[in-house]
Amino acid sequence: TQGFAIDLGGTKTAAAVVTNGQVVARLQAPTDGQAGLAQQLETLAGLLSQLGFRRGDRLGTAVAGRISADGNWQAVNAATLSGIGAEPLLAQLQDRFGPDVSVRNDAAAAALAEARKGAGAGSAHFAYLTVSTGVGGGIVLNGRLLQSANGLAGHLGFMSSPLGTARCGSGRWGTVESVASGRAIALAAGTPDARAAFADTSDRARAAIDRSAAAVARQIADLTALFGLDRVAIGGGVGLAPGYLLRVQSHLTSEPELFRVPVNPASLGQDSALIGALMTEEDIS
Ligand code: ADP
Ligand code: BMX
Repeated sequence: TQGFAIDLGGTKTAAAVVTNGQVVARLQAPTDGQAGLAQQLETLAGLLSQLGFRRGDRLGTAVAGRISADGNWQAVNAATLSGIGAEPLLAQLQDRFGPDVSVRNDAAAAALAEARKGAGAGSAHFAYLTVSTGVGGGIVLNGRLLQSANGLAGHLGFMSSPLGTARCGSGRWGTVESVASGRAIALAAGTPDARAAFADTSDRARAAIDRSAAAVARQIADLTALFGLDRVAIGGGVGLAPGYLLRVQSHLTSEPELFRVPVNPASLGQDSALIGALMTEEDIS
């Protein structure tokens, strides 16, 4: 089976051809964080046509922000996608690309893919965390993705962190996202982005990355208490950056053994949200 997939994150928008659950062609463009729905759709259409998409082809779409049960799209962190208020994403996609279109949150899509055929395969109580522009997540319990009608369930970045000191673009204070995200690392490190912080050997940059890893480790222990997790996978540009996972694992060793759940890298890497965008709930069990 073949389909097309989109992964629209806070920094980059990827499009792919997915054949039998594998990415066989992939294109990427920077995400315009200020763009409204119409402009985002233009970017998607451009990428898809370069990949050979034709109206009516199967299209799975994964986006940062929450997707409510009626297919509406809204940023939770308004600083990341400031042009996305409450947009009829599903309806507009169907209008433009045909009836065989689905939408879900990017981290939820990645969680589904990792649970089914990645780092979470065989796990009964699994959490996926992306540390990228923001911090996103997905909880998969006995093969089922935890979901809510308002699309907020699994938004782990908006839980409080004991390390939090700042306001988040969601309006909440001291969120995990405000401490641990790529954006937060760059702000604390004084670098243009998180990638530059990883390339910077200054104490300030190291401290910013370590604080992010410490916040993620604390959150993983919290989630383990809540869901009885047996496994966690970490993805995203920061989550998969060299040395980051080791920092998280190292911070987790200061937790009591009961809370030290195994934490692995997302094994589908950059492709997890693209692959999960095309999965159905039934694919997983
Ligand atoms: P998106 O958030 O759009 O899904 P990414 O998963 O690539 O995109 O996450 C973007 C964040 O990850 C940015 O903060 C970026 O600086 C950071 N990043 C991307 N690649 C790397 C890398 N190789 N090393 C460190 N940080 C990275
Ligand atoms: C934020 C939130 C989530 C998203 C997560 C990871 C917005 C715009 N985004 O917590 O919906 O899943 O970031 O997204 O509210 P990414 O941009 O880091 O890939």
